Amino acid sequence: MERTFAMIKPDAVATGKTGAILSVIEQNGFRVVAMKKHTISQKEAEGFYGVHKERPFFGSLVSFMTSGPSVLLVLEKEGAIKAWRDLMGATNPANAAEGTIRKMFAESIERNASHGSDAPETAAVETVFFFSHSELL
Ligand code: 3AN
Repeated sequence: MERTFAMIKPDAVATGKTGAILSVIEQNGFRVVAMKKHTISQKEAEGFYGVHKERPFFGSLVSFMTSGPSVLLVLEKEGAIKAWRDLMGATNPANAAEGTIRKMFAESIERNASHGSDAPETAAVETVFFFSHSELL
């Protein structure tokens, strides 16, 4: 079994889509290992998205990600990292396939409803960024 780190981002939480997205997650065979609603701080957002700090959209991304609560998740399934990225769909919802979370729930490339780790190394780092050992048992 593999685990991945996922987020329901502030746009989707603010517009009342948390339950619908969790339902899609469970219907697709993921087990919710850990979950919490949390408003990401400026420091957390800058650290979490540190790889993007030179990108032109960095400031806007940080302000969006700190604009309200997100739902933080650890999901488990065989091949969870790729399976969750496939279920989210393309970063830009305009390019996302039918049936994907971003196609169904995202507003724009920035306000794109969800996040998922892109590799085992990032899943490990992102998970411990937000969850303590005892929350992952
Ligand atoms: P993904 O979330 O699909 O892995 P990344 O890692 O390239 O995509 O980007 C991280 C986040 O940065 C995206 N989820 C999105 O919110 C934001 N982002 C990416 N590209 C752009 C862009 N061109 N303009 C604005 N925001 C962007």
